[in-house]
Amino acid sequence: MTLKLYLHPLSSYVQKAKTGFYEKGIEFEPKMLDGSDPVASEFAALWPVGRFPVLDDDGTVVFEATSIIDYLDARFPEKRRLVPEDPMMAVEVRMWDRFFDNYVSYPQQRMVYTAIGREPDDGQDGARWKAMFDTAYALLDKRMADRRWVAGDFSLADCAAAPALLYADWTYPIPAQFEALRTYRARLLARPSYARALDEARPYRHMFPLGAPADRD
Ligand SMILES: N[C@@H](CCC(=O)N[C@@H](CS)C(=O)NCC(=O)O)C(=O)O
Repeated sequence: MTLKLYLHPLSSYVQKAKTGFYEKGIEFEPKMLDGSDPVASEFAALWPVGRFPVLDDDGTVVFEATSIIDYLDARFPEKRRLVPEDPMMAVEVRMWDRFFDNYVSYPQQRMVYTAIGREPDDGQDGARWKAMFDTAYALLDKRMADRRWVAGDFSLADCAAAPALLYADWTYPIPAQFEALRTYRARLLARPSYARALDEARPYRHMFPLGAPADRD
């Protein structure tokens, strides 16, 4: 097998990329990043930025979860695409992919990094990040009122949405009034591709710095 994916199962961006692999039924060799060698040193040499997931396809290195899914579309044209061929539809999918990364996963990651002391505490209990969540939740609830997936058929954008909404809700619960958004989140968690990535993270849940719920998800 030539496709090696550097990962940790708890990582939201890893779960996003894995969802792409599982949707398409493409196998990969997991390279577990748990701090131990030789994988840790191998990864540091491959991608000094140190963020994962990173794909190594026999020497072709692909970083960023979005780009990994884009790469799978290009490399395996016989599989179902996760970014549609239609250019206008592709714009919509990419736009919503960016939305989940920038306006849901971003504040979520800031709150985790603050909790583990990697980023400074704002002294206001993350008010800035919570305000971002409030805006994103309200907007997404409207968007999902009459949709099954966020942009056409299940796509790259839904691969981004699944882990983003999993962790966002653990970090700053989606209010009950946002029924359409909560239903969408449940639908994402039940999608077999994402459910598999989520199951693979189960043994590591206790490591989630803000505390994972014991009774759901
Ligand atoms: N923009 C990157 C973000 C990747 C990212 O932030 N990964 C986190 C795990 S979810 C990570 O590598 N954290 C380790 C670190 O920052 O040292 C992507 O879309 O793949």
